[in-house]
Amino acid sequence: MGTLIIVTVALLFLTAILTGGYNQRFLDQVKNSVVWDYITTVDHKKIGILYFISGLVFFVIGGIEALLIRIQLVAPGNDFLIGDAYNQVLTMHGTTMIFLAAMPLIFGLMNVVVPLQIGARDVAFPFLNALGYWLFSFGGILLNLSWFFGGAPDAGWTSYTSLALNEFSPGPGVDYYVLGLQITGIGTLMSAVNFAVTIINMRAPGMTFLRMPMFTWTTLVTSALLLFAMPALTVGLLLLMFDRLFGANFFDHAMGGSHVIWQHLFWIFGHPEVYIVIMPAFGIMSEVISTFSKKRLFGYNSMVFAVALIGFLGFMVWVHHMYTVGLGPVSNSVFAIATMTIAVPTGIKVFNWLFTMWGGELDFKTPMLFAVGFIPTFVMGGMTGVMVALPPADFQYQDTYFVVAHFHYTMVGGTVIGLFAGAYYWWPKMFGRKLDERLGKWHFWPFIIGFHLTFFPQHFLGLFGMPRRVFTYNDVPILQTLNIISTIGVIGMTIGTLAFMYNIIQSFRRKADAPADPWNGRTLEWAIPSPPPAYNFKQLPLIRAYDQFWISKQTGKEIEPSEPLGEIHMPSPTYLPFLMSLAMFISGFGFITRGYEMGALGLILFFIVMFIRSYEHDPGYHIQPDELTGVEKEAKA
Ligand code: HEM
Ligand SMILES: [Cu+2]
Repeated sequence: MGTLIIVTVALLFLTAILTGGYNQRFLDQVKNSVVWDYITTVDHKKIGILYFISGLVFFVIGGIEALLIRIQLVAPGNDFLIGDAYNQVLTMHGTTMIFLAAMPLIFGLMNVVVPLQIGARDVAFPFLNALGYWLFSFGGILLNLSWFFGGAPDAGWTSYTSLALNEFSPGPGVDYYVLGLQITGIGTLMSAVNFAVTIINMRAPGMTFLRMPMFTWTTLVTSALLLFAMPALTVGLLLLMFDRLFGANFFDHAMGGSHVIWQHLFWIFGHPEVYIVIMPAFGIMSEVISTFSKKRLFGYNSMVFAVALIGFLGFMVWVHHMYTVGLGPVSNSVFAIATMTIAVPTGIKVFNWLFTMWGGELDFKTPMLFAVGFIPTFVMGGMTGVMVALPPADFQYQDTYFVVAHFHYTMVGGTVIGLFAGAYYWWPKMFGRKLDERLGKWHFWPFIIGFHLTFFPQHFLGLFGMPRRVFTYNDVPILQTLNIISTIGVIGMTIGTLAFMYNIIQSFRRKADAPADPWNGRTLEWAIPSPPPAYNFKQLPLIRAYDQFWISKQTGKEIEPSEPLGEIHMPSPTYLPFLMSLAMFISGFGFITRGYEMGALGLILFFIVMFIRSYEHDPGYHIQPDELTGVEKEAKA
């Protein structure tokens, strides 16, 4: 009851503020504040910044959770973090890092960069894009509220049933997992729809598919993967919600359900998910390596083919997570062959990056350092991927530290290191400031050395039989030694991450004086100011070739405009996405705390606002041609 009153009061206060039932001066201050600007923005560049900052915050939270795990595992029999507390930290680490850190960091870069790379003034669905961000954000906050209200989920990031059912997980933790991820997931699906339609419909004249930059290609394939993979998780979470909140038995074996179905639903989503978080990093690699080698990307067409093939095959391998479930040798073999086949297009990418560097003028700025660190590290993760894909061998590796090492080589060694390269590369475009090169090296070296120190020994921990998801292990010297090395490694990653944070803070202390093209880039985003104006391009460009901007620089000919200078229409800022997501948050919290009225009230509010929006016509605002010329002069300077 209490919570219901609090929420009603909060809603009334919010309505008072929004309808101006408060003093005007205060209202003007709120409306002119940066916070209000970001709460109401539908600008893809600002939404990208929101995603990136949220992702960084959750990366730090997930990193602290990893640190706690490694402190506990430094010695056998340690009692620093044990039992269910360990399970909670472990579960939240994995869930946070994948859903709340890796994905929003990726969406951040996609939001800022992709519309610029295709020569577009905006995304296809600005409102939906904003709603996608706020649903993601409120879902992540709801999940982390579990630490303060009843305990965090503790059934692993995979939340296998029947462990995740009420019988074995009676606390509210798994409910936070179910509803938090459901809300975040709906937001993610909206973003995927927005990106897919933006790339297909909003390309500048002449920007054919085979003239699109690789980061845009990986964004398109990633969006397609999300469109087909997320629904499996959405359905799984819905069924699990019914089992936990409404006494259904979808996953209860004893009641005619099946707990194996949860595993299928989870991994039909879960395996494409790992490609969803690695593909954009592949795209970043192609951009960074060709720019800092001053060479056209080697084998562009085969790169596009490889990305599409990896995406396609990514849906045919999920059972490799379930070899030991007992589906039989035939299905295990089919999924094993499909899994190993993915190594081929992945190999094409690696060799094309190496051939792009071959004979190039290599410039080891920080983005390129991370790119060079990425290749061998990710290849090691890929190699162990082929090893765990072999069913007989996987009967040994399954649920051991060998698997933990494997997926950290791909997700930290691949995704995170790739994202670091992208952050240093596009930071000037996002914020008009460059990150410091010296601090960049203080980020790169401790992080990459620390990374290999942490996770390489874990392969051997697994081969020596150490299972994953345990808070202690046998007092055997080799296990002790390897765990100590692994924990020492985390210190290196922590130093690197702190240097990165310090670099970010320092960059905001400096003047925003980054030039439009700080790296002598090849793609369109470098043809406009840093950061770009709200409308991106004064006149949409006409594209005649791949790497058009590079060619125009080599030939000294400006990129031709595809339209005359004219009035530009932009969508209006709105607080409705924020309000709709707040309503969903309230609904989720209601259902978790068994306040079903509050749950229903939140949903009703969500749909009311949605209907208001669908009947509302957004007049938007117009930018007159003469307002544009000022900015152009600056870009040329
Ligand atoms: C940054 C440094 C990181 C460290 C030191 C670290 C360390 C660990 C350790 C030791 C475990 C295994 C715990 C156990 O099985 O008992 C673990 C699990 C996991 N980690 Fe990380 N990790 C890091 C980053 C990441 C990142 C960036 C991701 C994903 C993008 C990630 C995803 C996962 C997942 C999914 C699990 C499995 C959780 C589960 O078993 O339910 N980790 N991590
Ligand atoms: Cu997989």
